Amino acid sequence: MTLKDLGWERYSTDLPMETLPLETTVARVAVENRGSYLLYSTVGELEGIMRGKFMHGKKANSVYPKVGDWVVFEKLADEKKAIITAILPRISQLSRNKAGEEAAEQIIAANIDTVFIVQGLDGDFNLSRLERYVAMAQAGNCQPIILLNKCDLAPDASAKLAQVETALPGVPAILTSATQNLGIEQVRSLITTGLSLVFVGSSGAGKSTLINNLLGTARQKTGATRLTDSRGKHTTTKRELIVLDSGGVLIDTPGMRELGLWTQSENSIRETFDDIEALQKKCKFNDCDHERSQGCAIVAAVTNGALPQERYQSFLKLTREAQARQRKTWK
Ligand SMILES: Nc1nc2c(ncn2[C@@H]2O[C@H](COP(=O)(O)OP(=O)(O)OP(=O)(O)O)[C@@H](O)[C@H]2O)c(=O)[nH]1
Ligand SMILES: [Mg+2]
Ligand SMILES: [Zn+2]
Repeated sequence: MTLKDLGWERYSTDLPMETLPLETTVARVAVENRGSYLLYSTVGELEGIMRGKFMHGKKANSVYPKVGDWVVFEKLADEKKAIITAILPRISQLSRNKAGEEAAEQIIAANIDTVFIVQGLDGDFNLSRLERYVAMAQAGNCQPIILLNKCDLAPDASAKLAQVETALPGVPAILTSATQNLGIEQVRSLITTGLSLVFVGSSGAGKSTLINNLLGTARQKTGATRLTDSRGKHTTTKRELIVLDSGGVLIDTPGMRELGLWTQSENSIRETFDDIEALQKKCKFNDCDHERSQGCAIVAAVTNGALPQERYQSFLKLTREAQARQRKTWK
């Protein structure tokens, strides 16, 4: 595998020339294991470890290498081992709030171009959850694309697609069936050499099945969902970077139990709701709460039917969440 296959060309064009390390010393993090990392490099697979002194003391999660990171290494003689000496700057990342911890950023994958947000058109379908994932992708500078999977199980698949397109204008959405091979060519056409794409969504949505279909082999383990509530059994247990023969880098992830929205600012929410953002400028007061304040243009739009009530509620919910998160960060 070449560095180009791994996405190096695409990544490194954004870095200043004088800061570029030698290509023979860079690798991409493919898997994070306990205490070490599987690295892909021009010399093949390596087991990367951090310097001892680095591992002392408690550090923020984001200072450690993440799947998708580009790192600089020093190979140890006669071994498939290497010391990771630096993590190159992340140009984008997909992050969320770590479950149970206050305002702790957890990076799911680094240097990502596209986030495939996978939702099953069985019991998994949920518009406001989709909106959160979209906000999460945009917050990290990644392009979100929605894959409504298991369309073979949903007689109302095109109605659901229309709902998504209305709720999230500007975000591409595709109907797929990983098992019946529907929509797969459309997905494949989005994957080109050097591009890095991560699959996220609930357990059982079909992320690994989609990846296997794109690979043409059953590389990733998949697992049946419960009939009662369509929930998966957390079959995929670690994040893993996979290089397609036809070009492109895919990252499979375990289903998310809890989706924390990570935003340092509310900018990503503004992007997701840019129609509401435009309305906001017409509110009478600058500090309008968009609920009870007088002369609120958003409330007016809901009242006269220009803005769907559901979309307004999602906006309020996301805004409140982001505000609460910010208060926590500042404490
Ligand atoms: N009918 C139907 N079943 C599907 C489709 N895609 C996946 N499945 C099934 O859904 C179940 C879960 O698929 P997985 O690919 O393991 O789901 P996952 O998102 O990777 O789940 P985790 O690894 O647990 O996060 C499996 O039994 C698949 O065969 C589809 O398009 N249609
Ligand atoms: Mg899986
Ligand atoms: Zn207002």
